[in-house]
Amino acid sequence: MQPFGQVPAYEEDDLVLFESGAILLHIADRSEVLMPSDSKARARVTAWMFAALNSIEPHIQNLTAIDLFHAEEDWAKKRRPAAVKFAQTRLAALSDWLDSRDYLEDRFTVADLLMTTVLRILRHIDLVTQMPTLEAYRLRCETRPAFKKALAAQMADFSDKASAA
Ligand SMILES: N[C@@H](CCC(=O)N[C@@H](CS)C(=O)NCC(=O)O)C(=O)O
Repeated sequence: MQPFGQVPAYEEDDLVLFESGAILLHIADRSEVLMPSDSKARARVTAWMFAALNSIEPHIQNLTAIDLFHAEEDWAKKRRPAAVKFAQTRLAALSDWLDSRDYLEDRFTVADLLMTTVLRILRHIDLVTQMPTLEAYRLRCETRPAFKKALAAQMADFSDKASAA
């Protein structure tokens, strides 16, 4: 279902999809709540989805891989300060953008769902929590009842499997 053997993969009738961004776009296209129907607004939301996946996530992943998988290695200790600085620079720019707005565009959209999920990758350190605007944004998105419900459902799969093992 997923050419690289990864999750997520999505199946709906005879459609099989991979890549979280593509899956979200497909789902969001059915809901004005997640994706505005106006073509310019849709383009802006899509741009923010790409920004979450291409401009923010790689730097966050880079740092997270150092911390979670290579922390004791010499090269990782040398590389970490620059990785932190780069991630901080990107997060600071995102924080500046959010200074005058509650969401990435003029209201909540699927791009906020994706950006929040990317920011959550950094929950092992305080990079996001140290930026008040960004932290407030993360909490605003994470405390949405729908977000909590979806996360709980996802985690339930893991805990069910763990208790069955
Ligand atoms: N670009 C892909 C990345 C998917 C990805 O990195 N999945 C991870 C979990 S979040 C995975 O399956 N890792 C296990 C592996 O690569 O074998 C997407 O957004 O769907």
